[in-house]
Amino acid sequence: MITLHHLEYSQSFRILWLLEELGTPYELKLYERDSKTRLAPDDYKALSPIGTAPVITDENGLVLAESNAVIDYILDAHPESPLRPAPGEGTRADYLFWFHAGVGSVMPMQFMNGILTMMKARSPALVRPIIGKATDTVREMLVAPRLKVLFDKLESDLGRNTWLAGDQLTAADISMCYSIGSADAQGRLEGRPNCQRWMEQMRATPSFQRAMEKDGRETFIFSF
Ligand SMILES: N[C@@H](CCC(=O)N[C@@H](CS)C(=O)NCC(=O)O)C(=O)O
Repeated sequence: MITLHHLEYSQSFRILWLLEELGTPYELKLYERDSKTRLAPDDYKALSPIGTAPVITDENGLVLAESNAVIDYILDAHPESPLRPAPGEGTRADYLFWFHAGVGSVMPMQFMNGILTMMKARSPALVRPIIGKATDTVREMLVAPRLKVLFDKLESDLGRNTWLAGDQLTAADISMCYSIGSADAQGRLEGRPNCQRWMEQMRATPSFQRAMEKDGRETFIFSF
């Protein structure tokens, strides 16, 4: 049986939601972030070579990290699941785009945005105005425009689709939940009613609600 190692306020929430949506048996181990660094604790870091959440393990020696690798691995054992549209299905292109853009484009830009925020906040007071100017320039030049076009496309796609790939929840939605949730927490969904509707749909989904109960926190999003 698969064990999900779930770090609080982290991207491993995706896997918790996926497992609840599939209704498959699994074991859950919860980990708290280090109170000082806010990183994963040492016992979490020891689980996999890259030390990040999510990680799944099993009794046969499986150790797998990277959200979308974990999602695909779990779905390989559930070929009947509608969560992954098959090649040739009309929703396949939208599915592939959002499944990959979430971790390949949206998350890295959001992470960069968070790092720039931290750089400014953690600079010594004396140089903060200078560091802040540099981080604001980089944010405006590189990060904000990329995030804007991605969330503009998201808003447009959700104008023609109920979920990210058609009328049914897919693993693209589950993979993107962390990015859309983070964007919501940062106010980036203001003026984007379709994205807000997606958030409401997600919150109303029974498997999402069960995952939140098991997570046990008010939010699954990390704030920098
Ligand atoms: N691309 C990776 C990113 C994983 C990642 O950065 N996870 C964060 C949680 S949001 C983490 O483990 N942070 C704690 C740490 O780095 O110690 C994935 O999708 O699995």
